[in-house]
Amino acid sequence: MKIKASAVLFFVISCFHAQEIADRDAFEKCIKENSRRTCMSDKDKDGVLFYLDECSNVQGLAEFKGCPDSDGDGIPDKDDFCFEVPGPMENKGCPWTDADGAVFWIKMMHVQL
Ligand SMILES: [Ca+2]
Ligand SMILES: [Ca+2]
Repeated sequence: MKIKASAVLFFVISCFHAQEIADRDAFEKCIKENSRRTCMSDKDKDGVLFYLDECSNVQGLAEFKGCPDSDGDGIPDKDDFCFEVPGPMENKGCPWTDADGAVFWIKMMHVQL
């Protein structure tokens, strides 16, 4: 009887979890390398579950898959070459010009790429 109750409880928990999974592909990819419990956790407590969080060790925003945007320019830090200085998307989040010319160099580098 006790085993049956556990089985029912497991089934209920499984259904509950199944409803929570927003992106099954991402979840299945996650459980290949991590435990189910880890994938369903929110390790960095940013409100984005581990399996959906591309920055699982850093608090971030849901719109950037759990990654932060420190300078608030709309480009997440991981894609932002200048994550402490706001800049346009066309220049990888860097301002076009800078007093010491360093950022301008980054711009030139991208033009060559
Ligand atoms: Ca995160
Ligand atoms: Ca940014």
